[in-house]
Amino acid sequence: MAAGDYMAVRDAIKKIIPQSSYDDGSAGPVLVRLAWHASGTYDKKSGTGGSNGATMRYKLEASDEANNGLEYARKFLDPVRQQFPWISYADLWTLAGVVAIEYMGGPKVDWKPGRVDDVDEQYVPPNGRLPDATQGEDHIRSVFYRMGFNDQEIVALSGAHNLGRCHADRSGFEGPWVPMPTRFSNTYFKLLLRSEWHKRTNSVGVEQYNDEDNELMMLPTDMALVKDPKFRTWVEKYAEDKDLFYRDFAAGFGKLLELGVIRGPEGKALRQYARAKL
Ligand code: HIF
Repeated sequence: MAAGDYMAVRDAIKKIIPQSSYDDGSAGPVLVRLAWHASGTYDKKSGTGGSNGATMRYKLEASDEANNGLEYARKFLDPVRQQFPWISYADLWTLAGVVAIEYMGGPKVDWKPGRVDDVDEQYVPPNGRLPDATQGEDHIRSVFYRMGFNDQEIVALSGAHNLGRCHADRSGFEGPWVPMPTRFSNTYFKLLLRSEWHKRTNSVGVEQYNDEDNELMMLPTDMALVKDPKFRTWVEKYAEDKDLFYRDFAAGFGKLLELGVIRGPEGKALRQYARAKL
């Protein structure tokens, strides 16, 4: 297969998404989470972190508690990497997120190759940059403002919790956000506004919010989006207007995957300079 044939890589990713003995029969949601966690370590001020370098290959980042369970996503992609050894892990992980979103009925997210893996272990971003789901609006803002997002973009991105589920043995939280967790839609926003959410201590002693039947869940950070008036305005808009949500989500996710990615030779110099300051 010719180096640089990203269409072929996309096709190979699509083939590993159905996983009959995993979760809801799909690797899609955990691939989206891998792309986001690979990117979400970015710090705008220092220019460190982000998807470039695929630093989650290193133990320090892989063992950040926030990344529990992402070994599944990385393993699902192993056969694709074997088939296309020329693609960087940094490109593969981000591309897999984009392919999974589209595969599950979501919008087309712009994606450009050019991330490299040549980042030494000593430049891995420190643990603790990813968000903590037990917190509220101030924490969400500090984490996402650090990456360079505004309130509207935070809410648009949050619609990704329409996908997948929480696992007691990974995060301590349990259950899916919506009834069809492998179909991308704006149901998450509708449920946030419409259902009655009850605070409950789950089977492993962690507080979360559940619906009447204990089938669906929300994290404390999800609930902050309806509690905070500025966030709530956007939740209401996206619950009403699916097209607007798809458009804003695609823009937000595309921006997320580009954080800290500087292509070409000057990129390498700048990356080394920024990371040396860590
Ligand atoms: Fe998640 N997220 N996320 N998330 N996330 C989990 C699962 C997924 C946060 C916490 C959690 C985003 C923001 C935040 C996905 C995608 C995105 C889990 C459960 C937790 C605890 C992990 C587990 O137990 O397996 C917090 C605190 C966030 C900041 C508010 C993004 C916007 C919503 C950026 C985003 O894209 C996906 C997909 C999953 C499902 C993974 C799965 O294995 O099914």
